[in-house]
Amino acid sequence: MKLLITIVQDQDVQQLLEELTEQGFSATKLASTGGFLRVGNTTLFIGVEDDKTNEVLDIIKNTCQKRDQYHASPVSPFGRGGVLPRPTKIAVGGATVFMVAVERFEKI
Ligand code: 2BA
Repeated sequence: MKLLITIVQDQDVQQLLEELTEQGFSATKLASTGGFLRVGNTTLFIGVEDDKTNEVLDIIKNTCQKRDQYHASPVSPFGRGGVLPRPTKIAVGGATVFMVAVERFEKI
């Protein structure tokens, strides 16, 4: 069994959970925050049998979109007074997936 720790944008979560549950997969949803942009995102724990991992990855690929967000760098203390830096465009997503081997899985 594998645990897919999957970080997605909030906008994709509802559809992703619908697709996963429709196909018989279980997931746990946690509210999270990206360390770089400091905006909310969602982390899903998806426990899945080894032979089904590609099926789940395909669902994630087909559901989670790449979107542009804007990141304003902190104002430099050495910058020109009163001039804010131009926000930088950053591509976020589709999804970040960590696939971890599960040593043991029990429902008690
Ligand atoms: P954030 O950390 O808020 O990152 C949002 C986006 O900012 C990233 O999109 C990436 O395009 C950019 N970014 C992140 N760190 C950067 C850096 N040091 N310099 C320049 N640009 C940077 P994604 O790669 O799609 O990541 C989306 C979210 O997935 C991240 O939100 C974070 O919550 C998570 N994530 C991504 N890689 C991770 C990792 N190696 N470990 C833990 N979480 C990760």
